Amino acid sequence: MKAQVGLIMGSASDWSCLQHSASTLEALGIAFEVKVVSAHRTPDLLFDYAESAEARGLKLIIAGAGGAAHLPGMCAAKTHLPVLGVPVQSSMLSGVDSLLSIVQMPAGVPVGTMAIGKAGAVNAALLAASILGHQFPEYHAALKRWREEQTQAVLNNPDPRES
Ligand code: RP5
Repeated sequence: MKAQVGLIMGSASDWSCLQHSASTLEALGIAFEVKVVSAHRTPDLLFDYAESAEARGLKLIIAGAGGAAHLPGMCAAKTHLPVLGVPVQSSMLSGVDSLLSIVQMPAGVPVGTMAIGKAGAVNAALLAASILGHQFPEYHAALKRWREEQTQAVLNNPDPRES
């Protein structure tokens, strides 16, 4: 199936975080592609990727990066697709640097900024399903199922000593 979501990250070292976007997209049945694209180390590749994304059929981009995390913002500057930014937890500043680099975009170039780390990576995939659900009813149904299962899992395990 043709990729609908582009999952990009600034370094292969970001995969331990962004794999949670990948597994959630998989669980929702959303076709996606994965690529390391660095705003700083491969800027020309980033421009190329973002500029060609829409024509290649992508509907949304999830971009994760850590530290001076310019990838989501620069990606958003070069495409009109929705861009969801995932701040990767950095070793020096625990991801606060990543979060602030991604969230504080100037008016005119929006990036949907998620939480730091795994929660943000999972939620980026769920939000992608929610955004694309208007165009693809199967994603809307998959998201509904995912949320119902989550609710049921909590209701089924009320006593934390047993989990
Ligand atoms: C950022 O620098 C990447 O997104 C990564 O989180 C961080 C460190 O990259 P590596 O030095 O581990 O490749 O561009």
